Amino acid sequence: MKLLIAIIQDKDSQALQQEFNKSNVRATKLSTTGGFLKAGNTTFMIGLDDDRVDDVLHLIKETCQSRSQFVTTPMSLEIAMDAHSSEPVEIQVGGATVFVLPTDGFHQF
Ligand code: 2BA
Repeated sequence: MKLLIAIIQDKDSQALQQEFNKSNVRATKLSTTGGFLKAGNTTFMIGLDDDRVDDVLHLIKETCQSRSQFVTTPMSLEIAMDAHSSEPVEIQVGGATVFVLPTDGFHQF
């Protein structure tokens, strides 16, 4: 058994939840915050059998889009880069960041 932890953009969370429901994938949705942008994102915890992992990864890949976003350079990065302006910088926020964890047990009481 595996536990997938998938961090995705809020904009894709409803569509992904619908895809999970259609495919009978059980998931728990958490409201999370990205450490870099300090903006809301969504994290799904998905427990599933090993033989379903690839299918669910495919579902996530097909449903979640990468988008570019303009951000003002954080002060810490400006200092690190020796930059002196707060010009907006374009960054690419990925469609999904997914961790696949081995799971020793699954219990429901
Ligand atoms: P954030 O931490 O808010 O990061 C949003 C986007 O900002 C990242 O997109 C990346 O394009 C950029 N970014 C992040 N850290 C950066 C840095 N030190 N320097 C320059 N640019 C940086 P993604 O890489 O697609 O990540 C999307 C979200 O996935 C992240 O939101 C975070 O919540 C999560 N994430 C990404 N990698 C992670 C990891 N290794 N561990 C835990 N969470 C992760």
